Amino acid sequence: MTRLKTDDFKNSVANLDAYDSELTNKTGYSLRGVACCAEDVNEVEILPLLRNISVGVVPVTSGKGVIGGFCEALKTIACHIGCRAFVTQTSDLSGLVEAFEKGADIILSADDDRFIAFHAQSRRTVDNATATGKAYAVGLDLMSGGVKGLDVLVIGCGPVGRGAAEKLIALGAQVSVYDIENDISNRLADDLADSFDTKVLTAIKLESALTCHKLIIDASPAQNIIQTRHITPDTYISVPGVPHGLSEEARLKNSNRFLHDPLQLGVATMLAGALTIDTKSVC
Ligand code: 2YJ
Repeated sequence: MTRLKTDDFKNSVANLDAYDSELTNKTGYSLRGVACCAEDVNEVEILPLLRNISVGVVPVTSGKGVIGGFCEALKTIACHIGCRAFVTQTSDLSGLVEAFEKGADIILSADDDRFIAFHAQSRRTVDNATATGKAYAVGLDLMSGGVKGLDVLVIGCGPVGRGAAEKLIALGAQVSVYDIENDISNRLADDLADSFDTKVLTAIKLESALTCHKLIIDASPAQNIIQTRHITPDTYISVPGVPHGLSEEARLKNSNRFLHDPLQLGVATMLAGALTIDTKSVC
């Protein structure tokens, strides 16, 4: 699992208005809009709820410790989509107590293995990996004009790839999964086929899978696996993985049909997901 570094998110979170313009150009929706689509909630209906809640961000010092600016970045994203948010002055369990004492409705907190949003009133937890996968699947759907009935390749079969594949199937895509470990892709394909009563293909060779897919989710941490030869004018790539897997030339060639950020879509979708208790209606 990739551990984010301050440089991964510092610049893009510092300018969320520019981020929103670019996302809107590509998908037709702002950050909050894509998050609402990912959670199948109506943005107009959820807006008053977002404005009414307070998000407490709690630093975690265990394991590899605090990442400089990480909690502030989460606060900035929460505020950008309309919430009130604060970072606790204390960390770990003391921070959790502080967050509740200061009236937080949702806690955001991450250690080295998990990153969760916890909605106190409903006891609902939303995992960043699942929310991120879902958000990028919806981002691909919006950016490409729809995945229904089309072949989509998911690279990386960890929790983010699983979240993406589940959403793609729900959107009507024909999903193929690839992982550097064949056993892992076979297991995910079998699980998805059982859960959704659908056929999910396993790609054995990445090169041929990339050559025959124009719709791609890259949920792996591998670098430089997607090259210019894999990019056609109809190729759309949505990348929840950090770092992204495109070579610099491939990214430039694909820049208008490429979705990637270090935190934003995942965090916004976690918050929308934590609030969807009473608000389900189609976006
Ligand atoms: O509070 C802090 O600043 C740190 N404890 C944050 C740690 C962030 N955790 C990670 O980057 C892990 N790799 C988990 C991320 C899960 C994303 N799906």
